[in-house]
Amino acid sequence: MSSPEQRDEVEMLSLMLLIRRFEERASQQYQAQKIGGFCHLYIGQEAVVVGAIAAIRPDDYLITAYRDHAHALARGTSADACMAELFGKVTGCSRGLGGSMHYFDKARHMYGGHAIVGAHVPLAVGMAFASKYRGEDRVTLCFFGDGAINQGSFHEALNLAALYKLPIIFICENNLFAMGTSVERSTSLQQIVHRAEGYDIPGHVVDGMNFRDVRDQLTEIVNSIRADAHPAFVEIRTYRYRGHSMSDPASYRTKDQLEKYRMDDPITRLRAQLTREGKLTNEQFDAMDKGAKETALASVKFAEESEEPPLEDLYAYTYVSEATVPTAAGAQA
Ligand SMILES: Cc1ncc(C[n+]2csc(CCOP(=O)(O)OP(=O)(O)O)c2C)c(N)n1
Repeated sequence: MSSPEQRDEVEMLSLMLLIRRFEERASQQYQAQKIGGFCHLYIGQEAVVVGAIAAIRPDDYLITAYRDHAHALARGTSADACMAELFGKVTGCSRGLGGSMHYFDKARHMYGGHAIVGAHVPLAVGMAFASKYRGEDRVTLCFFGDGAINQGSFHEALNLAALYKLPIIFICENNLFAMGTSVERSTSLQQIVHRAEGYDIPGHVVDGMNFRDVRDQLTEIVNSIRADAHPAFVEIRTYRYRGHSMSDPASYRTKDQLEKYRMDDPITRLRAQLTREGKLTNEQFDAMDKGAKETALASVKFAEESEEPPLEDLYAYTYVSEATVPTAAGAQA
């Protein structure tokens, strides 16, 4: 069942459209060499993070790996700040110093954007520990790919989360591939959800192409965690339409496989559900799509017109500086 404060489905569809149009525009700008470094697109996976966002509160914590544009946009970081970050501009969500893989928005509790596979999973456990220690009822959502589940850090993190009964949901976005390596070739377990059993953590399988399934299952899990803190593991089955990164032609998979998932597109599906139920007209959908395209285009203009970070910031923000360490008095305040 869904929670009473459930976010409006049309609004969520609009968010999925924004994410898709933003990334299509980013892809174009990358090809035009306006964006440097790595760039991993989320196209096809939109229902995962949007479904998850629909199940949580704004003050819950969220952390993810490097395929992170959608997670920031879903959290409410502006398209302008996201595009400017790709362009390496000072107006970006990480001041232009992080790039595609290191989005960050502390005000919206989006704690990255992490490039090292599996490395952020223990950080997520630390975040969940902190909220439990402080007596808060926040839930931490930790997103990662199927490639992360064979990392040592992942196993250490799950063990501690179970031992300390931490309020965290481990969300495996199983898009079937880690770079060009399929799950069958990398992982002894074919049902990833069974990984959770080894740590006595409840596991769930979710259809990542279906916004409603993601939202409803996660809502139930979030409610259970808020009532009595515990970890949960969710394997969300999804698919990325594009290659691993912009430089990957994805020749390791068949056209038939890609086509099968495109036919089950999460945006088309939610649109059809809402239309069938009389909650959305074609005109409303077209207007939303037009708005998403305009926002994405405007974000390119914003990024182009923004300044580069100042040279003196080259080494800033890597370590906590003395100026930003809270004093004992400040810490108590
Ligand atoms: C520790 C580590 N090893 C290797 C890499 C190189 N690498 C970058 S992405 C990636 C694949 C990860 O795939 P997955 O976790 O399934 O996420 P997806 O790309 O599907 O979102 C690898 C091996 C890395 N970043 N970090």
